[in-house]
Amino acid sequence: LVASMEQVEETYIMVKPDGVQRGLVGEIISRFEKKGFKLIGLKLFQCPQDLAEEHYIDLKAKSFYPKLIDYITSGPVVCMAWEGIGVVASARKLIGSTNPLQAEPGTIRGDLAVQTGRNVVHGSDSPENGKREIALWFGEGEICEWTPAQAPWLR
Ligand code: RTP
Repeated sequence: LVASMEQVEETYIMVKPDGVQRGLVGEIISRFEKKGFKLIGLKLFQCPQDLAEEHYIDLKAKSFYPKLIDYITSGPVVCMAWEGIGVVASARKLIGSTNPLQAEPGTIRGDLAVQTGRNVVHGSDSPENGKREIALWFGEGEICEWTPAQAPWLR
């Protein structure tokens, strides 16, 4: 009943350069897969400066902004689009607090990271931003709408 009141949404999840360098790509994808969300977009990508600036436009006035842009463009990222009921807020819960030292154990940041400036993963903070960010990071034809095969062995 609760689930039926929730909306099917899309969110943009990104393994940041530190997550790629540390070999955490599979682990991070796995958390969203196991939760039961549907992967609709996936690529390894070297982010150019202008895209990083556009993605973090809301943080432009922050003192850490230049360092943040350097970090995000420092090596390849893994871009993902995930679809599901309530996926935006749920993904943020799976990711954990921005500061990994405050993130709960069991969350991605709580289990795998230490520094705010190296917090391994990004997740959209609203359904509107989910749509905006997916459109920003993926080109036409890179999002794959698909229907999962029925799995009779699960019924
Ligand atoms: P995200 O969008 O990556 O999930 O992060 P968030 O909403 O939890 O945090 P936000 O405030 O939007 O910050 C975006 C990213 O900027 C870096 N950051 N560095 N004080 C700092 O040095 C600082 N604060 C934020 C982090 O990489 C954060 O995820």
